[in-house]
Amino acid sequence: FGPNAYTSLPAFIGCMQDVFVDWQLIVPEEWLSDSAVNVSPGCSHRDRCLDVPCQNRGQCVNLWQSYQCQCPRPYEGEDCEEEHVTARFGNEDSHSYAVFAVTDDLSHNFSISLFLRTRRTSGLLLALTNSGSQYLHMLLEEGRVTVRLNSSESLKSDSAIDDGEVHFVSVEVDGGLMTLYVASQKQGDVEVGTVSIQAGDSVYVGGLLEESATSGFGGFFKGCIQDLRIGDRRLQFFGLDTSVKSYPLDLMENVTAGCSGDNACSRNPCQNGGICYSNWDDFTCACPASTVGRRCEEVKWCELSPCPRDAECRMLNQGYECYTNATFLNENTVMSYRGNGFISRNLTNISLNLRTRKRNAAILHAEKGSAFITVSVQDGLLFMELQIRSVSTVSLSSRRTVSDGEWHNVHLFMAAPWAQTSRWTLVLDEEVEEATTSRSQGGNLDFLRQEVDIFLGGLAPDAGWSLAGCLGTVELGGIALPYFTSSDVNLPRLQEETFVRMSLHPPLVGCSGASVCEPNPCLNGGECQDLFNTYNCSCTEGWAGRHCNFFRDTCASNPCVHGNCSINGLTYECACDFGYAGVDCEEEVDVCENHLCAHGGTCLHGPDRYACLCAENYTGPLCKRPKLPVSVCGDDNRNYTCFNGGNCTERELSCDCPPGFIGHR
Ligand SMILES: *[C@@H]1O[C@H](CO)[C@@H](O)[C@H](O)[C@H]1NC(C)=O
Ligand SMILES: *[C@@H]1O[C@H](CO)[C@@H](O)[C@H](O)[C@H]1NC(C)=O
Ligand SMILES: *[C@@H]1O[C@H](CO)[C@@H](O)[C@H](O)[C@H]1NC(C)=O
Ligand SMILES: *[C@@H]1O[C@H](CO)[C@@H](O)[C@H](O)[C@H]1NC(C)=O
Ligand SMILES: *[C@@H]1O[C@H](CO)[C@@H](O)[C@H](O)[C@H]1NC(C)=O
Ligand SMILES: *[C@@H]1O[C@H](CO)[C@@H](O)[C@H](O)[C@H]1NC(C)=O
Ligand SMILES: *[C@@H]1O[C@H](CO)[C@@H](O)[C@H](O)[C@H]1NC(C)=O
Ligand SMILES: *[C@@H]1O[C@H](CO)[C@@H](O)[C@H](O)[C@H]1NC(C)=O
Ligand SMILES: *[C@@H]1O[C@H](CO)[C@@H](O)[C@H](O)[C@H]1NC(C)=O
Ligand SMILES: *[C@@H]1O[C@H](CO)[C@@H](O)[C@H](O)[C@H]1NC(C)=O
Ligand SMILES: CC(=O)N[C@H]1CO[C@H](CO)[C@@H](O)[C@@H]1O
Repeated sequence: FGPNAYTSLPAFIGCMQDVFVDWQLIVPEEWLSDSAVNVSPGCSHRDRCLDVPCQNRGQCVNLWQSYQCQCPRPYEGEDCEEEHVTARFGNEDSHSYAVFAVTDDLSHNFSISLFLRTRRTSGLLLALTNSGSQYLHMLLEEGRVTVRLNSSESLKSDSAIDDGEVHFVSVEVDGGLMTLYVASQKQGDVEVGTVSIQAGDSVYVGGLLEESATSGFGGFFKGCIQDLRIGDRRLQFFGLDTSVKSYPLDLMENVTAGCSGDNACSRNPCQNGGICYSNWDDFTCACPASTVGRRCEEVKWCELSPCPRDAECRMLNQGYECYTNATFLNENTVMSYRGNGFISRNLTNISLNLRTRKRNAAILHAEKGSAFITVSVQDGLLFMELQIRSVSTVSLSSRRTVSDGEWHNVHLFMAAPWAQTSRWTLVLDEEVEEATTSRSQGGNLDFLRQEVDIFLGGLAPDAGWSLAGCLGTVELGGIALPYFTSSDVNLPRLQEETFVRMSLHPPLVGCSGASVCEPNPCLNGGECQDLFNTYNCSCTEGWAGRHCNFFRDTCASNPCVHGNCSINGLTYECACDFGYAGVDCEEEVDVCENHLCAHGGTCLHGPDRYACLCAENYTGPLCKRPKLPVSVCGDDNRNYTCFNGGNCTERELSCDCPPGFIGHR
């Protein structure tokens, strides 16, 4: 074809043979003449794609004499060898943005697409503006990509993409429908009116010029953007390639090439000696033993053994506390406490564990002006008396005794802890059904928060009525009255609200009265129970008495009715008289009922046993033996008899005995 005709059509690539025009063969002869351009004889063809020329997963298309690479984004170039340079926004939290100028009209149908990587949940990705307004925004909200058109129609991705991975995001406006994709997954669509991007509009990427304007869209973007396109126009931040259609960059601030993350470890965010590892705009802490949390901020205090030996460490909201039991003997062991001045909670309950044999003693006491609280044992019962505003006195007492030397759990609390005043309730040993409730109402114990001495184990030193017994760690409103001071523990106590031990003498840690079980007073394998200054022996069976020193005579009550009794271990055994049976020989039995007389022998009742009357030809006590024949020899005058099968010898008048028998006959 002539060079001017059909110039809009691409030229033919391939082979032709036997082309006739008006029955005249014109190919190949004519075309191979001088007028032919780029035509050669034969039909040689080598598939250039076999050389795998396309890099970066580019698809090769065989063009007969040449090839073409279809490059996956973000790659471009003849052999897909060029990658769009990634733009880093918000490095080290700087404010960054770039502005591109739109140089042609893209009416009605267009798309905006980019690769995105971030760990931020919010920020402005892109804004399209014309002289009058910002008409399209792409932003991050709660980690999800959101597109808003004229602040009216909007689309949001289903899932968050703020995971630090690279995501491909695109918005397509086509035929009045706006659709959002993440990777190739459709996230939703919305009908929109006419949108037209026109020459002269601007594209803001990463933020607007003003911080105040940007903050309305979640602030400046932090992360990376690569291969941003509007339609097929590239918006290139770096390495401007003029061979592809692109919009020019007008302005760029604080945008850097590449996508290296912040050094999140530079301000070591890990606490308590955790080791920081940087992880693209993020960090992880390798926490030392006994600490947990993203920043190793939670210390497992108790694993660091901060408490003295024999004390139990318990974790609190802040820090830990050491719990133990303590022994109170007399007025010298009374302990005193004060609040540290930072107690702000309402003190509405008291918890304690108690063990005593004293029937009258003070356990806890404090007073301020006319207000006082006393928890005590009175006549063996647990008793509480509380007066707050000299108006009414709350008193409460347990139904059961607590002075039995056993441990008892006591819980006293306001029935309505949120109220100014309410009844108080006492629960002993967690038996809620047996709880007692005060008749009158009382307030809370907030007067104990500070500047009041709280005594444990007595009314006050030298005031009498002291406790002899043990107390576990007492809690007021959930705050311990600790037996240990800060110098007794290995690590600082971090809790804000504390009671501080004021008394200088150390507590008697543990619960020990006199060592009543050492040496063991219980005899014959009995086990000694320490009941605080007294004991109880649990005897092994058969033994009785305070010290297990009496043997229980099991035959003393003559249990065998018709028989003789004998002690057998822990019980007795009866040897029954003839004619009786049963454990206690109480059953009369017919001795002939199950007799053993054999061969039809008859059972005869005797006084102390039965006898067998044997049938003919049988003998023995049980008629088991057959009677053997008798032989006689001699004459009427002189004869001899042999029994049991013995043979009589005529001559000597004697017997030849069969085996098993001896004797003359
Ligand atoms: C670039 O970032 C720095 C640090 O955040 C900031 O002080 C500066 O104002 C930013 N430049 C512009 C033009 O916003
Ligand atoms: C936009 O796309 C739709 C559907 O793909 C098509 O019907 C319409 O003609 C296009 N509009 C323009 C202006 O190209
Ligand atoms: C957005 O607003 C501009 C100006 O307010 C208007 O010209 C345009 O038609 C609107 N576009 C849409 C899609 O509503
Ligand atoms: C206190 O005594 C009780 C009862 O013997 C015991 O269960 C508890 O473990 C003791 N507490 C401490 C901290 O030793
Ligand atoms: C503390 O008690 C007072 C009444 O004595 C009440 O008004 C207040 O709400 C309570 N505070 C808390 C935290 O329960
Ligand atoms: C005691 O009071 C404190 C503070 O009001 C509360 O946190 C705790 O749960 C109460 N304890 C019990 C056992 O009711
Ligand atoms: C003493 O031990 C006996 C059993 O040996 C028991 O029945 C009794 O209840 C115990 N007494 C106390 C106070 O534990
Ligand atoms: C019972 O004891 C008496 C006297 O020791 C004895 O003679 C008798 O045989 C015994 N009875 C039995 C059944 O063992
Ligand atoms: C055995 O001798 C006595 C007299 O000595 C006699 O009366 C008896 O009949 C004799 N018996 C036999 C079986 O001969
Ligand atoms: C007695 O004599 C009989 C017959 O001769 C014989 O079978 C038997 O063995 C003898 N018995 C003895 C004990 O010699
Ligand atoms: C009842 C019975 O069997 N009697 C026999 C005892 O033995 C003699 C001699 O062997 C027999 O003649 C009986 O018949």
